[in-house]
Amino acid sequence: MHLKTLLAALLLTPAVASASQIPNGDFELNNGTSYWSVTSTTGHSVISNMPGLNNAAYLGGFDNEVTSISQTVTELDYDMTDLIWEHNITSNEPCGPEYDMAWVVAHTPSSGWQYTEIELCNPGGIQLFWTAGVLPISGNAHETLTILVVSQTDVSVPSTIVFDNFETQ
Ligand SMILES: [Ca+2]
Ligand SMILES: [Ca+2]
Repeated sequence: MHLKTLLAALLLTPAVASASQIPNGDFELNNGTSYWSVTSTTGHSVISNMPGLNNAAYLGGFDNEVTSISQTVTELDYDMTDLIWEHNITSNEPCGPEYDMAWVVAHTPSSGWQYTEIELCNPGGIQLFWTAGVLPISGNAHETLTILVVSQTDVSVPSTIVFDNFETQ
């Protein structure tokens, strides 16, 4: 990832979210890595932890890269209807061919597996802005919520998607 891209995304990270029942959903606890499991096929650092800046999870950013972050919330404190988050895509791929992709996947006993698909592409301009994401998935208090976020890039023109502020509503 280019440093300029990294810094721009970090500086534009939205304000820290309110309390959530997803521990470290904003990646600010203990340098951002607590509670999350992270994988990267190129072995790059996924969760940023630059002192004084807002942490986030950087998926993609290299060719032929599969990045994942996952977390299991063992017991929800209260009922939920949606998993929500914010993301920021940096890409020079054209939209439509689905060269680079990301998925947000979640499971509760009430809803089973649910997912949403995000194409990593540039519809005609620079995309250094944050977008609200939502995955409808209901869960009841005391149930287990599993969250899995995955990106996959193809052989050229690496896209990046930055995630922050995972919460339930
Ligand atoms: Ca954050
Ligand atoms: Ca690509």
